[in-house]
Amino acid sequence: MAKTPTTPPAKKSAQKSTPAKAAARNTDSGPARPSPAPAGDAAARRMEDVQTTAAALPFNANKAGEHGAANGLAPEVGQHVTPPSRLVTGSTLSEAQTSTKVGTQAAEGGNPTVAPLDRVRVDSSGQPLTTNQGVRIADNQNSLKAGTRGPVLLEDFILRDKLTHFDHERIPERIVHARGSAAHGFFEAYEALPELTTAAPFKAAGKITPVFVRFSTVQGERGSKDTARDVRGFAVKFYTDEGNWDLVGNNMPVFFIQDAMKFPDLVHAVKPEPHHQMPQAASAHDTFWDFVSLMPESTHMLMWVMSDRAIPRSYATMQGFGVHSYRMVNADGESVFVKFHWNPKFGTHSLTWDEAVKISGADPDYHRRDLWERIESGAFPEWELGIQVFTEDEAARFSFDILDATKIVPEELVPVRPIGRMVLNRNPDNFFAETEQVAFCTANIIPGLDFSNDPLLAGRIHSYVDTQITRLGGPNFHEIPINSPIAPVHNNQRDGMHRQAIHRGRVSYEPNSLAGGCPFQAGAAEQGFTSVAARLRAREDQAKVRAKPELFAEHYNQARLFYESQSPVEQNHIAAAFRFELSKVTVPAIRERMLASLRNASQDLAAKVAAGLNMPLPEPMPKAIARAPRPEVKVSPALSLFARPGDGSIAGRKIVMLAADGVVGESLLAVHAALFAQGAVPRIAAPRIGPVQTADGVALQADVSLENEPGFLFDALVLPDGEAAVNALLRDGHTYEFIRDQYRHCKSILALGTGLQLLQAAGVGTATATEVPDPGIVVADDAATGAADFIEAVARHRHFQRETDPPMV
Ligand code: HDE
Repeated sequence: MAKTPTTPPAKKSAQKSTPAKAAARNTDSGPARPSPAPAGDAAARRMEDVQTTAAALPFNANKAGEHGAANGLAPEVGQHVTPPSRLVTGSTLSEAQTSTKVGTQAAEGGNPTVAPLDRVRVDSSGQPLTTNQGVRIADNQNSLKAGTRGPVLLEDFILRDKLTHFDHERIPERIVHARGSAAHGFFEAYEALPELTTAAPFKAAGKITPVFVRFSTVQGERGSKDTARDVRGFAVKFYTDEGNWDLVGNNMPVFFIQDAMKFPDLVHAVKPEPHHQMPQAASAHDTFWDFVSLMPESTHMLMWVMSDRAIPRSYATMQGFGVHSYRMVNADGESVFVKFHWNPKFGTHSLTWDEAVKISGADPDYHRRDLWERIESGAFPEWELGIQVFTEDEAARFSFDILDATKIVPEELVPVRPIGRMVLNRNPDNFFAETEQVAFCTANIIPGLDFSNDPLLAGRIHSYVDTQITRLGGPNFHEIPINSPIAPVHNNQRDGMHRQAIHRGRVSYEPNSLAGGCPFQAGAAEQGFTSVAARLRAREDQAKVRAKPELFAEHYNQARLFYESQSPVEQNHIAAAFRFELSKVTVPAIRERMLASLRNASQDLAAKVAAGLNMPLPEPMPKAIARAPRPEVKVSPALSLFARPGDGSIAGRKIVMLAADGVVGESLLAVHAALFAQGAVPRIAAPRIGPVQTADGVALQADVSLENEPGFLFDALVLPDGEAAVNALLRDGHTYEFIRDQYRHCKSILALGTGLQLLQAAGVGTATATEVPDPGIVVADDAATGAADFIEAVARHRHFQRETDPPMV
């Protein structure tokens, strides 16, 4: 039986004892029985107190309970006692000496490596330059030479301090998700969830848990473009008061493969081809399509990746998903399965492909800049966390296997329950120290949560820790400030590269009696993590196997569900993306194989892609399952991007307003003010930056030029009033590109007064191809009416009514 903390019996009154004093001055051997310590002799006192502490733990009271299945359900608290003095657990009696370097003693039970990040933030205001040893540098311009024209001397430790550090400034980039951006924020629980889980963030309504969130692309290298067609990583580190919980998800709820065994193959296939290292950050090449066309389980994920989800407008306008089934566990040890969903407050919005391609040239940092600017301007990205909850028995009845990461649980089958919100409200101070060094890991979970047996998840639980050991240079990456938890850390792990914590005392093992049994195992009673003793459903004859469950062989039901749940516009974009990617493939047999597979998901899609590639439809690919189960849900409206338009605001939208000398300044500034008041970010663009001469004498400054910020970087366009300005803009080829790109990408355009001539000159009408008035084109003489209609148009994000394939403009 485990002991609760006790205090060893009080010592007998100290007597004068020279033998006790002498014995205590040796670090080996000792008397048969310690004599009572004389007063004021710390060494003797320590000897006596150590003996008292160790004697209070005469045998390992936990040992018997370690055996049998009951321990798996409720392990005991480790036995421990409180020593009579702190001398027992100290490393050295000399800790009584203090200095400005060593400080005083360790705070009792403390570990300052988990204190707020202020402990390592550096501010150099008012400070002179120094070397890494703190030596002030008198001259940071010149190396030390023998005379002004003489050789540089090896003794120049200042130069070598600087160059040596510089030479090692890079670390290996992540093998996948190398390109990313991150921010700090918080998670706030809507309500306590005691019936479902004891997990710390959900313990009380309004409870706040700090988070650090990193978004990323998967394929590209660290310096690659943000707007590649790709899955986006959506990794959330919750710094809970019971330890770090990392929910390492993506912006798509499924994955390409079902078993971790295939991950290196997938990544090798999608990364630039090994012989010539091309293409960068793109799946449109032979090896990717060769692999996925031989892996029909990836078809569902391919639908998502070929959809506009793969080219988000902003990190703030994409959903996030935990992907795997996880478990929530309540105080009675009862568990249910959960799927995690992040739904953006600003709605789900994407780019168009032509736009994404152009942006990648003009601003490869498009998403990074957007995240940074939203936070700096106070338009904080926000998501609602939702869960789908289902029991083991319900899961057993679904037409798909919930351990298969290529399957969703349709929201129409199990609704999403909102349980909290997450707000990102603080940019990092330093990209490298925080965004680059953050180490996410699916193994980081906390009491109240647990894994499912998803075979992909199992591989991840291993892989993330393993990768950090190389990337961050050893096993102590958890002590890097951005990775350290806010919860206390106490264990017997020691040493390794770059150790930060200085552990006090000589005990680094458990069980021990010399430190009173501390740190002791928490047991179930003290919120120790216990795994759900899930029933293993394997039959006896299956034993240890390398095999998949039968239902994993069903590959097309949900690929079809996704495609059929999209609006016609989205379906066209999916077909166009397949057409584009497969047209880049150089081996016709791969195209044919992919089309054969697509026929099993959707005849309509396969036919559109085949027509786009100018090739006949091949025979459908043979299926891996003889009789596919009937899906519960045939259409899921929740899967369309248009299902979540957001809060209807235009906050965070970037709007460009063209200007040139002779512009009517008053109307332009009136619209500017109206847009700014709605949280949008308007920018005035003229042929050159700087002052613009207005027709009405209003002071106006262009803060971007037509050359340095092309039009496709903006969510909407305003064309100004003023005859002379219009004529000047008509003489600048950039103007036509601004207007045509805005039009082609289905964005809103406002033409003020004579600005209408610019629209006409660019060949852009105010009606769509079907002659229906185009709601995205607002023509107005009056700035106030124009601004109001324009704001409404911008809030709709895009006006796909005008879209044609191929584009007319
Ligand atoms: Fe990852 N993944 N992954 N992954 N993953 C990494 O960890 C891995 C998978 C995801 O912003 C790596 O620190 C394996 C699914 C994100 O730092 C690595 C398997 C999902 C991030 C790794 C998967 C993800 C990573 C690379 C199959 C969505 C970026 C560097 C068994 C649910 C986190 C690193 C960040 C990063 C391995 C599959 C999401 C190598 C073996 C499925 C968001 O450890």
